[in-house]
Amino acid sequence: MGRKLFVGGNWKCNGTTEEVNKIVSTLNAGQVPSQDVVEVVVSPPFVFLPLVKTSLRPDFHVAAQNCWVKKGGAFTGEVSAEMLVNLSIPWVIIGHSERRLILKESNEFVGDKVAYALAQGLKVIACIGETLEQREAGSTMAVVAEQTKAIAAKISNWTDVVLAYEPVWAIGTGKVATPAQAQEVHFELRKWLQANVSPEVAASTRIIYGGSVTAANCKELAAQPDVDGFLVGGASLKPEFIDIIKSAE
Ligand code: G2H
Repeated sequence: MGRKLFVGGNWKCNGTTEEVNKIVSTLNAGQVPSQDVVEVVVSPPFVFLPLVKTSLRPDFHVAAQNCWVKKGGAFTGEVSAEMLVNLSIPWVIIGHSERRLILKESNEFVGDKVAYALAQGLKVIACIGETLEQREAGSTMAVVAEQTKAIAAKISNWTDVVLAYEPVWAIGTGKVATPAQAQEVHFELRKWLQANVSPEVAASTRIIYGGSVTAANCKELAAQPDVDGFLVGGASLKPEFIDIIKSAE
C-alpha cells in the first residue's frame, strides 16, 4: 500500500484564543480531500490543545509540540506524555530544530523522548535537519543520519512515526528547499532506513518536508516520490493551509 500524504500544521508559539478560534473556523470550513487520501494534524501551543481538540472537525487531528522525556513528576514547566494521552491528544512533535538549537536538546535526548512518547501510545512527528553551516560543509547526510540513528537506537516499532526533514536554513526564512534538494535527502533517508532498520520500515515510513512550505511551492514538492507530505509553520496559521492540504488532489 502507498504512503498516505501527511500534512501537519505547526503553530509554534503563536495565537490568542480569538486567533485560534478563527484558524479553527477556517479549517472547519475548508473543502479538502478525504482522510483516506490525506492525514491532517494541527499542533497548537499546549494551552490551546483542549480548545482545538473540542472545536476542530473530526477528520483533522491534533498534536502537542513537545512532551517530557519520561514519566511526569517534579519537572517544573514540563508536560508529560501521560497528560497528552489523558486528554486524548494522539500526536506529538519531537525534536524540532527550534528545541534542538535553542533549548540544546541532544540527539540522544530526542531519541529518548520519541521512545517514551511511543511507549505511552502517542504517535510521533520526529524532526531532523541540518544547519546551513552543515550543508555548506557537505555533511547534510551525516547529520540527518546521526539524528535518525539516535531515534532508531531507542525504538523497535516505526508504525507510529512520521519523520520530518526540516533543513534549518529553510525554516521561517522563506528560503524553501528545491524539490530536488528535498527529494535527494528524503531518498537518502529512506536508503538509510532500509540499510539500518528494515526494508519494510523504509517503504512504509512517511518522510515529510518542513521549511517555508507554502501553497505556491507545495505541489511541486509533493510530486517528489519520497516526499510524503509537510510540516508547515507560518503558512499553517493562514487560510492557505487548506490549499496545502489540497496538494493531495
Ligand atoms: C519548520 C516549519 C514548521 P516554517 O519549522 O515546522 O516552519 O514553515 O515557518 O518554515
